[in-house]
Amino acid sequence: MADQTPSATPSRSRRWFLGLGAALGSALAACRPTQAPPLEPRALGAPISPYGSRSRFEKATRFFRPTTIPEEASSRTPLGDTYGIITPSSLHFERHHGGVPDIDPATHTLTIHGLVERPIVFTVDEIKRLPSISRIFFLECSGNSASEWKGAAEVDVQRAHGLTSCSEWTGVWLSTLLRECAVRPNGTWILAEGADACKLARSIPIAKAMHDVLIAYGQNGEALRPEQGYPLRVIVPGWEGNVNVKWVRRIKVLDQPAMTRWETSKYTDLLADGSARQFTFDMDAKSVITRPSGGDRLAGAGIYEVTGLAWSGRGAIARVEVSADAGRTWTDATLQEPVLPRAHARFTWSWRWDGRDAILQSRCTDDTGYVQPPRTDLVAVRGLNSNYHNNAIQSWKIAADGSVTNGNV
Ligand SMILES: Nc1nc2c(c(=O)[nH]1)N[C@H]1C(S)=C(S)[C@@H](COP(=O)(O)O)O[C@H]1N2
Ligand SMILES: [Mo]
Repeated sequence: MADQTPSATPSRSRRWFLGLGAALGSALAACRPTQAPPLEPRALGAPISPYGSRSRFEKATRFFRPTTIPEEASSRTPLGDTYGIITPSSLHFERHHGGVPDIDPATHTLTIHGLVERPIVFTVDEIKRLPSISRIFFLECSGNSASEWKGAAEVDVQRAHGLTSCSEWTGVWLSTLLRECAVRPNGTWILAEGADACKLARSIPIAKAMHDVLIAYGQNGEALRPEQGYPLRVIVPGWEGNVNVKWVRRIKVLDQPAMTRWETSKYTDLLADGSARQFTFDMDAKSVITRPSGGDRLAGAGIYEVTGLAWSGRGAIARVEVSADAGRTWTDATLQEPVLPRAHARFTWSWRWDGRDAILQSRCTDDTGYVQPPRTDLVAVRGLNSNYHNNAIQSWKIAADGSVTNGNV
């Protein structure tokens, strides 16, 4: 990883320092250092507690639409209210096709069978005795940003792009388990199946399964949340959310993909000519500005930190550029450390708003050299039949009164 010490750019920071009071207006200028704010009476605070909670002043929640079948639904991460790159587990987006099962880890097992020399039924405790790893990866539903594909233009960043989250996952490499079972030479695919009511099952090529797929039991330092697949889930770094099978109970080694409904009628991308892209596993590089974003209101001309997230299923983010004039000119944003492969990366950009209409956009490049495309380029190759895999450049419109709305047209 790169040097962690803050970079020393005295001339630049000094200029910001001198400009800041004026830029923020009277709020800062009035704040002359005289004495510390008066202390409240010294009443005792709340007592210690067995499990943490957030301040009652914090209101961010997962958004979802009321539906007749809430078990077959999704909720979204409030991206505009998160900091850094880790999504709090309580705000991780959810996508369930058959509700959240209530699984006792003492009785749950993972069976590996099919084209192996030694089929094995693993208990959760047995998996936890094996060498563990922790890695930070994003997880994005391929249906994320679908509203923006045909111009539905959702009102805020959560509704438009909140089907992506990023966690530190802890577990064992799937390769460790597969080696124990000794995959036969003709074992070229695996099928991973969940223990939920819909038994969601997806096929994954054995090369990926042996390379970097995790069987996770930990999320952000504690056990997986039930909504994320407790007690065991498959984490397939950089690949579409759907193949990250939750509540995994069975892995069968096959000599071909199983062609489940989840990879034929669903999660294929119907093209303009009626053919379909199938096994569109990789999530291509994408970025979105999270603040300011739809629903925010800027307090007047001056300096604002523009910030957002960028990620690529094919590697690490190498660069993020930001535009305030609908993509006519671009400036490099700052990437906050750490910038990790297949994880959200946080970018920031200090913007001096002149108080006039503006269109904010971000455009990322990953370390394969791939550049996030404009929506027109995507539609040109994919047509308008499918909503999946929309990684196009996104826009927020800033009006002269400071209001921020969806700028996608
Ligand atoms: N068993 C099972 N696994 C599943 C699903 C499901 O409904 N059942 N949903 C999939 C989809 S479509 C996505 S996008 C991700 C969502 O993971 P999350 O709910 O932890 O965000 O899980 C995938 N794995
Ligand atoms: Mo999904």
